[in-house]
Amino acid sequence: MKKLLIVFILGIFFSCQDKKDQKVSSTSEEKRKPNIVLFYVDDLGYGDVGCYGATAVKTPNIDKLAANGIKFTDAHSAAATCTPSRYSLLTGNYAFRNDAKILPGDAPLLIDTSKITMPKMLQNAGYATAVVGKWHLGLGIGQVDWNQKITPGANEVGFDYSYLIPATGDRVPTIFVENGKAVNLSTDDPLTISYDHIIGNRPTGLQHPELLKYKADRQHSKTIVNGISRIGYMAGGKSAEWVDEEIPFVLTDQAKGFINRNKENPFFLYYSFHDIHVPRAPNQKFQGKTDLGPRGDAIVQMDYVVGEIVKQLEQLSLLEETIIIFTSDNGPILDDGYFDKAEELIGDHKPSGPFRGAKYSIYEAGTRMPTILSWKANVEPAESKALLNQVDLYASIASLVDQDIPEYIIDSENHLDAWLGKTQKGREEMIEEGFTLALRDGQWKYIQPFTTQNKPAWMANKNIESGLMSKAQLFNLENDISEENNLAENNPDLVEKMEESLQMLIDKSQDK
Ligand code: NG6
Ligand code: CA
Repeated sequence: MKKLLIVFILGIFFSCQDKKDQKVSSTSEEKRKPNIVLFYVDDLGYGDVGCYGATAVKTPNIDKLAANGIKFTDAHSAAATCTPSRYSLLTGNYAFRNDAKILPGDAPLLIDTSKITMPKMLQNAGYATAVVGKWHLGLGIGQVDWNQKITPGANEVGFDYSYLIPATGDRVPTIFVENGKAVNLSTDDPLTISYDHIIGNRPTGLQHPELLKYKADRQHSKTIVNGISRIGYMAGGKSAEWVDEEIPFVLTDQAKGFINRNKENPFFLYYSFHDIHVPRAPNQKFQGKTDLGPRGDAIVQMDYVVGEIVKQLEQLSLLEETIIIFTSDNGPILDDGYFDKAEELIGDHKPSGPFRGAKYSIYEAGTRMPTILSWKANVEPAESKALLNQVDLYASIASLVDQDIPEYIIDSENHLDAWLGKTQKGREEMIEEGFTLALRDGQWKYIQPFTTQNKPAWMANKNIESGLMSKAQLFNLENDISEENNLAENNPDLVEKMEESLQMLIDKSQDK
């Protein structure tokens, strides 16, 4: 009997060893806290999903979430690019305060590990937390050695479990990192990367375009992995390379594993898609599902993944008690470096919906995201025009789970009632961030004149409406949703007032 008991205890010990994210026990009070699943899509535009008007691509699973939840029409990512948006989402502060810009694949961790992030706050509230998918917030300190334990990273930022695409699919290293360890990396073939000079003997896109699935611009024409050239050079690490077409399945398996391990206690899953960022290489299962080429097919693939996770929640009888938030990190882009025919095949499809601009843009399409919240047990289906920002999820969720937020979090506002559809009143004022800043005040939008040094050189020859102008811009979104009539010249007083308000928000200090 004693022996049996020892075997049993050892069994439990070892089964918990591989993934250290299981919360051992939970009180009945903790049990009542809803699970939170955040589907965070990459570069998905307002007009890219069915329930927001798309017809050239079908997204039944996302549409179903909207039909059962709140569909927001004025909810924003914190910025028009990835790293800044994700920084704000997790820290509760605007990214410009930390000068957060798009990171290369070898950047050190951007988030201060001594601070309480949203996932840490949720850990304090008794949640098991996981991030699966794109990270793009840097890893390690200084230059990362991918062959050693990679730390600090997502785990030190507050995730019990992490399975990461370190930066983006278009940047080396093209490997997964699980809890700070490169997956399937062999010690016989160490991995190194470089962002400034050629290393290793893999062919590059520039030298060997004949090896490519599709060609790319100069920036994306470095090391070829899986028939796709990338930004940066990579040597070694052959056994750890991912296969782009398999990424959604690999990530979904990891996400499902985490949910399964935590079905008995509250969990927070940050499912951070690689789709529909470039390089778009949807699985064969989805190729040709739309007439839009790989970009459209990647949307269908992403929708399928949403359906898979929802199905699992349903099978585990967790759907009623799970808050599902679906949104994107920045606006849409057709040509972001790879010639995958996204522009040629676009037809009548409008990735930005009715809005002006795109990814990188300070106009609305840069940050106004398709955003849905469903919580079957507690939220009545509705459409909401509340002005909201992803930076607010931190304070809003903290209020839901009865956690205080630290005083160094100065931008996140508690709008829980708006997120849950109890009111249509969200923010009064909000900063929008592109390569310049804008202020939303109700229906008014003021865009700061910009100084050229903030615009990256590579944007010069791209067909992107960044919205950067040397003079002030002012729009009344109530009757000019597509920001066509610049009213700044005729409303100097309002421009001055909004510039002052924006400046006050910018100057708000974190050192309290
Ligand atoms: C840009 C890349 C673009 C994309 C973006 C990051 C060039 C010319 N362009 O620098 O392809 O990778 O960074 O996208 O290198 S994001 O969604 O992660 O912000
Ligand atoms: Ca993005």
